[in-house]
Amino acid sequence: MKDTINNRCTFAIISHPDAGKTTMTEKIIYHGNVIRETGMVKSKKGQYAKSDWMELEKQRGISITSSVLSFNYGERSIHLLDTPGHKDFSEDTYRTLTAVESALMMIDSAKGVEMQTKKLMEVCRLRDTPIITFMNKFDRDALNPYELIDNVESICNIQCCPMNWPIGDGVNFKGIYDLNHKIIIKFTPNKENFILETIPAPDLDSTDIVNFCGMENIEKLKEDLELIQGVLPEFSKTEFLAGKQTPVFFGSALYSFGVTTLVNFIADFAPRPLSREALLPPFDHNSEKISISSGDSTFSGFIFKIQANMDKNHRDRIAFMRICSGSFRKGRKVFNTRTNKEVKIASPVFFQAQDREVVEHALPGDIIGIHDNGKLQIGDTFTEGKKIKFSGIPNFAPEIFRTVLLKDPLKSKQLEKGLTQLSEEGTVQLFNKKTTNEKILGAVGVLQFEVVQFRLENEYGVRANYEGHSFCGIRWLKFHSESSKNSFINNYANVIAFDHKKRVCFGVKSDWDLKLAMDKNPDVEFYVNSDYAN
Ligand SMILES: Nc1nc2c(ncn2[C@@H]2O[C@H](COP(=O)(O)OP(=O)(O)OP(=O)(O)O)[C@@H](O)[C@H]2O)c(=O)[nH]1
Ligand SMILES: [Mg+2]
Repeated sequence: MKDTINNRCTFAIISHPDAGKTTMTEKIIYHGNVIRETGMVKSKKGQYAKSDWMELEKQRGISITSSVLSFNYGERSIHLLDTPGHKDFSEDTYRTLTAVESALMMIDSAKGVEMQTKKLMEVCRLRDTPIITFMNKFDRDALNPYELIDNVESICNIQCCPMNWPIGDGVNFKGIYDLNHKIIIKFTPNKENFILETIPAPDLDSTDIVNFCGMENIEKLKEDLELIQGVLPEFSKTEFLAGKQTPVFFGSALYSFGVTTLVNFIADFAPRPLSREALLPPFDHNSEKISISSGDSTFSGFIFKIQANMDKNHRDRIAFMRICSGSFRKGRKVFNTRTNKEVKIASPVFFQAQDREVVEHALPGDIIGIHDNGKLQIGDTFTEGKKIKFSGIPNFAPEIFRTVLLKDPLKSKQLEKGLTQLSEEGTVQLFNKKTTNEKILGAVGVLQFEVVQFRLENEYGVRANYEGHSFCGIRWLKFHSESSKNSFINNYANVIAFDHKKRVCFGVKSDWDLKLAMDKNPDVEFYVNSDYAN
């Protein structure tokens, strides 16, 4: 990675499932590796890192967890985070969004803005995250481009600025018209062709152009351009960086078409690392907030993701840290503001999916992987000694619960280990019921249970099943005395469960039961969230 903060660019790809995020990620990386100046991770004889590396992702063809891919492109050092679109995995996506400065929104052009894209955009809009839009899959039948633009403007509440315009769609897709340079870039259905043919198009009525595009397409293009030029604004860097205007590109990720233009735009305009909000002690909702500038000379960073078994043979666990200020050198000691302990980070790594390269020196905007033996947690903040905590990294309250049933009783140790490690990734939560010692998993999305079941077998060699559980919610409890704690636990023994940190939790069987318990015990505090946030 190059040695300045300003060239860092950290962005996420977001959208509803299946819009083409992973396809686009892999094309961007491939493109970056083919024409980069210097690369961090060497591409191995035509092989390039796969963003969906987890076994289940490969089998299902969907992304389950975010992955980080880092590469140099021209003057920029880019960290790209491919996120899962499915709502059951959205906790991971929401956390990833805290680690980036901008986002690329992918849209399936046959469908327009879908539900999950709308939700993710709402999160981005709250933070004014700059958004780049890519209307994907133009090699197939698509909605009218004007309709797509209108759809984004009305649903996502952001002004669109088309940077190019499609000519036809599906079998009739001819290419895109570059509005700035007044050229037509020809579409060829070749999946790895980044060297594209262009036709200068100062005059759309010229014979060459009409012959190539067809009269009907040209008439439509002229009509569209007239409409756009009258209604839609010119690109403004200021408006884009303020999150008010989104540049819109058209193309086909599958056919690598429109990728070069997009990556060049990202390299030219995507924001550099910005300042971030942090809390001062005691790190709760009343805490004073301060801003940490990316230009601050002292080091700070936070963990936004933990991933177990990225390399199954080594059973390693990686914590992903976003560096926010200062600089970081391999082997240095940093201070964990949650545990008040210094930790030596011996061999941090940069990622290209599961491929790694040892980091010698990292700067704000960089995302590095740290080997973790179970001591780190999502949300942990690291500094040179200053007590702060970066805010906004969400923690989710589980809503659905399952009892875990072990198929092979001899494997209870492996089960315990697997459940503990997988729950530390923060997508499912593990509880032990007091009276029966049952292992209960809680999650926000039901697909998470399937992922855990698959990974238990694949990564820990444990076959497990589930049974529905009567809890429909969980509350973390705070007591003001040991005696109040003991009497509460006795009185509600059959709904008491302990979380992975052995904190006392109340299993909710109905809203009515919860209300009754709260009314009867006004001295006990009930929290929806494990960080006692509300
Ligand atoms: N025809 C066509 N198919 C595409 C294009 N881009 C992606 N696809 C296909 O769409 C399907 C989904 O693509 P992915 O890249 O896995 O989608 P995703 O957004 O990463 O999906 P999730 O990670 O599950 O949210 C795959 O079958 C791709 O081959 C495109 O430009 N044209
Ligand atoms: Mg994907």
